[in-house]
Amino acid sequence: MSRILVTSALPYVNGIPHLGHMVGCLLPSDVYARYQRMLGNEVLYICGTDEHGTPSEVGAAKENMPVEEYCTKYHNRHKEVYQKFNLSFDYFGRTSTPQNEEMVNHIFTQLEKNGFIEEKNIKQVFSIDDDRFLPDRYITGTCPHCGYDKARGDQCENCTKVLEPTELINPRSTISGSTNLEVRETKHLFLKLPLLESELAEWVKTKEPYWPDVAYSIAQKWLKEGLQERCITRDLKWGFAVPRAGFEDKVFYVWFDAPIGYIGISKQWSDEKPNERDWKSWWLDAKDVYYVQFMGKDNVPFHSISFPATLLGTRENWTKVDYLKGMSYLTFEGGKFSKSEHRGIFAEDAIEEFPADYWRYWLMSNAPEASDSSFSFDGFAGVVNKDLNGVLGNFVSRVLKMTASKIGTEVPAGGEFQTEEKELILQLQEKTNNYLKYMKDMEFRKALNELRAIWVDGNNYISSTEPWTVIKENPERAATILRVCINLIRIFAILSAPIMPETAEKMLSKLGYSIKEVTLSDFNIAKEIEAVPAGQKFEVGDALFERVAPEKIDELKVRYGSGK
Ligand code: B3M
Ligand code: ZN
Repeated sequence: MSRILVTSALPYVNGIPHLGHMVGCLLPSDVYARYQRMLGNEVLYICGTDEHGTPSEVGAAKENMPVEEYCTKYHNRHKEVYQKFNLSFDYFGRTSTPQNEEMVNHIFTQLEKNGFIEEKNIKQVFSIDDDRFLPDRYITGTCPHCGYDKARGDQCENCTKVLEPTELINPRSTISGSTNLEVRETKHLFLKLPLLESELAEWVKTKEPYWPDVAYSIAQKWLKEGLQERCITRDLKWGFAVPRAGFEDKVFYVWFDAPIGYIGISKQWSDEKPNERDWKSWWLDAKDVYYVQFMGKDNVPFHSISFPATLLGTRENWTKVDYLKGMSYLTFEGGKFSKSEHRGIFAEDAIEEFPADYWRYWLMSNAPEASDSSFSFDGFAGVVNKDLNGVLGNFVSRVLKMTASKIGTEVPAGGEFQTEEKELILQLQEKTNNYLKYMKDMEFRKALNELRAIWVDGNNYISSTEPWTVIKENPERAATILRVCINLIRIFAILSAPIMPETAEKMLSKLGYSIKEVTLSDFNIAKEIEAVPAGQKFEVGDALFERVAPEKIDELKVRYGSGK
């Protein structure tokens, strides 16, 4: 058994998650964690809200509440909607906790002791009308590299280049829109990344065969451009205090404490049951841990460069990422999701419209892996109606109804397997091997293609063997076919479980099983296809899925601003 540490990028607490966030890191990490657990591995799956920084301050001011209260309110909203999507975190924590502060202080002190921290005076943008220094992401302007006119002062989301706010052309305050800005001098702390550059490059090199192209090439691009010192403090009130004289009115930069949050949240998890859980065994001198991180591609530089460098600089043996899965973007009908423009379907609304598994299945089969992908209601309905209803749902109800009406609600015995069954076993074994390999490699679209093909094989098998005709002449043969089909339901359920846990549970419970007692380890079709014994009771029960009607689609398009 291996120990697999899985983290999903920590969503900003003030952001309302939409389908793009769901598929950008949360859902793929959940599918992967479930898959690993079903293999029998020990998994620690961590996520939580990223709470510091100006967006929380600004959001709290808008809602006229203390920032702590504001963060708690939105943390709970995130937590609730992720539960509804069945995200199986071992712990969903927060970055603003005492546990995280303890980690941040420890790591900072180590960096300082090892000579990787430097104090410098820098020029920062001060907004006279807002009466405050503007953090980088609260300055908007034109990107000097690609000309994108809504580039933020910290990073251009169009070309992913990291920026200094003073590089922006035509800068303005994002808070008030004011262009009445001036540059003032203020003192800050810097992480001396150039001193860690060669060590980091060596470390990244060891990842080459493992990291997917997006992640590896982004890391390489950064290293090639040469690392700059990174400012790790900010002129803000909301954040962790900086333990150094003269920094009383500053806090740590949110991107300094957020990735450390993975560790802080693990400590929160551990603190809940200190006798059973040990965060340290996952994070410090943990030789047997394989660490997989999931994130949107704009987060890759922070996870492949700044965070590992931060950990290297402590001169302690922290667990660093082994495999970094960077996802591209999901667009909404070809455009951006926008809460303020009422464009796009957000997670809280999505889950009121359809069950979690419909979304989970659509999102994972259309995951933006090699390139961006686009959500459309027509595409979504097509997939639900065709793959889920037409292929999987139809197979399950057809098999169980037919057996119940022609033979009874106990699994029939039948006789020996014939060529058809032997061929089916070979086909399914090959596809299952591919499916499991793609899941292991986190190639989710390919994995879901295989899964769908496995369901299709089941349909083809029942169509070509025609048990409803055969039963008239040869009831024993028909019984064999139906017993195989019932076993296929169990096989399909187990294979689908990481992606559609609720549906898998429904399928299994029709046959008298539960997800908790099945495994993906040593998944051998020849064995699994005999698992449900003759005589076992089953229930026809309800249909697994409902078709999405065209009228419903029209209604959703209007409600969620399609094609505006
Ligand atoms: N909150 C950015 C984002 O949500 C940031 C990720 C932090 S991961 C440590 O896209
Ligand atoms: Zn740009």
